[in-house]
Amino acid sequence: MGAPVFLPLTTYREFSDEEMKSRIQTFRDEMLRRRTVRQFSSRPVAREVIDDCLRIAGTAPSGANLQPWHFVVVSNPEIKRQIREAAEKEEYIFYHERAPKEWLEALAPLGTDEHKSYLEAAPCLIAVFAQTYGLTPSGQKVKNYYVMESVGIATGMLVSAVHMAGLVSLTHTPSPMGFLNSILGRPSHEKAFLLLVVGYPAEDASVPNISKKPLDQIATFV
Ligand code: IYR
Repeated sequence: MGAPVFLPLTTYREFSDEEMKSRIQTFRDEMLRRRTVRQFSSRPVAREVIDDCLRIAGTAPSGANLQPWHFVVVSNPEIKRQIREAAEKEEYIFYHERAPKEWLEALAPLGTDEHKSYLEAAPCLIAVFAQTYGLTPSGQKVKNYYVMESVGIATGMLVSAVHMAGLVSLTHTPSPMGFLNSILGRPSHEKAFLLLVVGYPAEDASVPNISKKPLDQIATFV
């Protein structure tokens, strides 16, 4: 077991009260503009931008810093087609058989159904995988900790990064998502966590008329 190595914290920056308020207000204004979008333009996205979004996601805190995630970026039209076909098959069963009435009622304001044309229309799909355990270069298993929490945080940072880049995204969770392992050739110890659809919005994109809860409904100060 290696002894811990500590370095001075040189990256921290303190801001004046004014600066702090203005910076967080600016960030809040940016984030308030974020909407989940379901109509995408086919306009391609710059590879360097996606790379940087993934680098940002990769800075997320994780259990024991084991970074139990893997991202597969799909731009190949044939692979997108296969993903759409498999997702629509699962979603058909979800909407017609699996989903309880209560769930369908909760989804009604979003207007979703089993048709997922955006999986082919959008230029970029990022499949996020959670590594239930890690593997050393020699193939030994390494236990991971707080995997879902870690991957959830990284995915949140990815969604924010994509938005800050000026792109839109859709957090898509076909259920079950096992088909992503076979189509994308990922090992069975990686569990598909979410499919992030990324691109530019279609010119006529529209979003559901929904809102976020105000602060007093999401936080308590004691
Ligand atoms: N996975 C389905 C259903 C769905 C479920 C939830 I919870 C949503 O917030 C949105 C959709 C689909 O993608 O249509």
